[in-house]
Amino acid sequence: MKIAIIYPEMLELARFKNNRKEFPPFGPMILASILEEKGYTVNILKITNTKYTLDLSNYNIVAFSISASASFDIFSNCRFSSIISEKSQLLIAGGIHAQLFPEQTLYNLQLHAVCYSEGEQTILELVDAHIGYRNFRDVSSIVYKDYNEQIVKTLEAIPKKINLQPLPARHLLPREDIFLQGRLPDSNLLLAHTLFNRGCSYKCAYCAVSETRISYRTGESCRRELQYLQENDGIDGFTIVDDNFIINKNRVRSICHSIQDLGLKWSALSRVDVIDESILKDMVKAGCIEIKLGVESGDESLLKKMNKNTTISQIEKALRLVKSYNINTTIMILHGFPGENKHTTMMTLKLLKENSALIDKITMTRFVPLPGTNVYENPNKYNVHGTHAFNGWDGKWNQFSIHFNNKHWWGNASDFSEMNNAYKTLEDFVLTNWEYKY
Ligand code: B12
Ligand code: SF4
Repeated sequence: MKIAIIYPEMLELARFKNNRKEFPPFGPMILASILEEKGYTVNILKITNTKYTLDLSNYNIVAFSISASASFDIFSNCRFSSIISEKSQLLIAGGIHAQLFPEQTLYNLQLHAVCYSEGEQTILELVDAHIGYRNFRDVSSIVYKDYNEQIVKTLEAIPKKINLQPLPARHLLPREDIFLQGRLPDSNLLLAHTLFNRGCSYKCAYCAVSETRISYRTGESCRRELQYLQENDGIDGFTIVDDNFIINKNRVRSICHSIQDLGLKWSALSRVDVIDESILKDMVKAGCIEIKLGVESGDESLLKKMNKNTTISQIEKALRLVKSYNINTTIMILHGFPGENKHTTMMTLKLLKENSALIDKITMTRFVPLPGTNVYENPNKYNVHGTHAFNGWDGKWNQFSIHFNNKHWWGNASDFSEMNNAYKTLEDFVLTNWEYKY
């Protein structure tokens, strides 16, 4: 049994946009390790915006991992230009976009089944179905078309503990895609990316993982992976991919205590309102040298609209605390959320000016109503238009990228123009005062 798992590497869509490698694809690497553990042969194949035609004729199963909606179009190009045999091969998909739009994915990519949830159990059951050991109706968490062309949705799998999973199959990707240098502040440490927890309980309206089920790994499980990477691959540090590392402080403490003797340096993302002395102490002891803080805006009324529900005083307090522990601080700004205008942008500028000594780096993101977010699902509330729920939808999924900034997503033309001009002012200020270090 030979299985291809396909993922998109879209360097032009990576967060820093300058064609640099970003995080490796954890979904495919985790599914591959589970399949390999059962003795199946797996290849993880990369497609890009210009290289998407593959010879897939040697595989029994072709699995598309559609990580973001922005990559849907390139999967479509791959599906219809590659060498595939629909009759003998099982064609399946999963990933965030597939979870949000399973039926659209099934139809538009002409697949046999689409997984609408986490895929650990489903992928093995789909292999069983291909071998003939079970029917699609007995496969968890999928949609498929029955003999009458009716869509069937099967029951969702009961999620398993992510602790017990085998390590992500990093060995299936080129080493240079996995182990990177020059990504941790002020150093040339060799690092790997790690995924410690999944999901988030907060409700930020612009985020597609808001209010999703959280799965935690124990300190012991994180340590096992890091020790393996240190001993076998010589890493000096790691970056935690989790969207929000500090959700449960006891869990964070347990990870910190378990790994502190390894001497690795690391970086993680957090909200500002959970930062306190005691958690910082533990993190620093365990090797944390960088925190990326989701600040988003300097305007409290906009933070409220975003459902971020943080305050300027919490932001400033977090910045001061992090600096007092000598941790490098990157802040993340989201510009252009519905309601952003000249005034709100000036408030952000003021915040940056007043705290510039506490900020080492800034990453700026421009608002796009990403599928799966509260904004996307409530367009009237946010005065948003142009998404696929509206007449005149142009079918171009690639616009759901933070780098697609020509579209007027909310309000009227004058709101759009004010927001764009304000962005320019903010961007000029940031580029003049902060250097992109890495
Ligand atoms: C790491 C990451 C990245 C990395 C790497 C992406 C990659 N190749 O995996 C980088 C930085 C490059 C990146 C880029 C982008 N990302 Co990103 N990224 C993430 C992040 C933080 C983690 C993804 C991850 O590893 N998850 C953990 C793994 C285990 O989950 P998974 O991939 O979903 O896989 C599971 C299931 O989906 C399923 N599954 C997956 N594939 C398959 C296939 C089959 C056959 C089956 C059965 C099951 C299955 O099984 C897996 C195990 O349970 C997520 C947020 C999140 N928490 O998901 C955002 C997220 C996916 N990204 C997002 C976005 C918007 C982007 C960009 C478009 C950013 C931009 N430029 O605007 C680009 C698109 C790039 C691309 N390649 O598609 C959004 C997507 C929202 C949406 N509806 O589109 C998310 C949800 C962030 C958010 N908070 O809103 N991203
Ligand atoms: S932005 Fe961060 S805190 Fe907010 S819901 Fe998303 S992951 Fe959670």
